[in-house]
Amino acid sequence: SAEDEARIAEIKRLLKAQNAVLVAHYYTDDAIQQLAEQTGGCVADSLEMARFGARHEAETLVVAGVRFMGETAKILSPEKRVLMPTLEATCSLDVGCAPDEFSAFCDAHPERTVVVYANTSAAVKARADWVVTSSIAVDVIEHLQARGEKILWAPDKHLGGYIQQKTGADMLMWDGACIVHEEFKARGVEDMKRLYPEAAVLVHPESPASVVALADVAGSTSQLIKAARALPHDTLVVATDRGIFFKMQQAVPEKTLFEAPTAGNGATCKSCAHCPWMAMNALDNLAGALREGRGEIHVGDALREKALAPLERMLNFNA
Ligand code: CIZ
Ligand code: SF4
Repeated sequence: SAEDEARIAEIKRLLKAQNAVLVAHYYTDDAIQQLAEQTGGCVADSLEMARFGARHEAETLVVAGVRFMGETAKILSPEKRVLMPTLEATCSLDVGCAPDEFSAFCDAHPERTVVVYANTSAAVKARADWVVTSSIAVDVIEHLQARGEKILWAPDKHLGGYIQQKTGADMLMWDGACIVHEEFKARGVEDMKRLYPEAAVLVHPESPASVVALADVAGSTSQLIKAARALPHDTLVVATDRGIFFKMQQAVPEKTLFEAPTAGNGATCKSCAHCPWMAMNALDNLAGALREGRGEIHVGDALREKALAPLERMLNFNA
């Protein structure tokens, strides 16, 4: 619309004027992903967002995603101003892992190496030995297991179960889940396989084990996009937030992509496989953040230092 065009022009102008760069997650709206691409920013998973933001020379990072992504950017780049379109965009994994309870859980198991998913608050990261994203979680746990370490894992039980199954590591699990991926249903995916027997099934491991079991490829968002390219299949059924279709379709313009069903009857539900918090990022609040300096992320020095160590361990890890 004309209104969107005006917003886009305004954002481009403000990014330049403020020496700012837009760092967007795959699950944000197409318009935001496109804008990030057009303005020299990045569209990525949380690991690459963190790397990109830390390396970039801009004075301001505008992080379109959910809260923990903005916090991670600030922890890695304290000298930069980090803005988010809205500070209300959280994550069910973060919400379900309160720092006090988590800390008590860690205290009860002092012999275990604490590994937390990136989808957590700075306070939870501060209590961890390692932070991982889904892109490198399996590699890191494999490495720790080879050193004979026992793991305390939080917060996603589905991702944790998947890693445990892949690595055989001894993992004590926090009971958290992603409300988006948890809704994928094995029965619905089986129906899709019957309808499209030639299709490959791609699944993010935040999904239930019964769905991951049906996958031709299970992996992080960036791994799924790579797989879409590498697989010989022309039809793909994809179980992750539908925001990924923007970049995935760009990667394989000739292929047909289907959303994996979130209902058991094989019907796709257009509004289900989409994170309500990612969806809070819009052109309007993005422009507002830049115009008014709203949505700035602050992390106190003491907390920042504690959360930085396990994050740096992740960024320096080479499988
Ligand atoms: O589900 C999420 O929030 C993901 C996949 C985050 C990430 O690692 O990019
Ligand atoms: Fe959190 Fe799930 Fe949303 Fe990702 S998709 S931000 S894991 S609620």
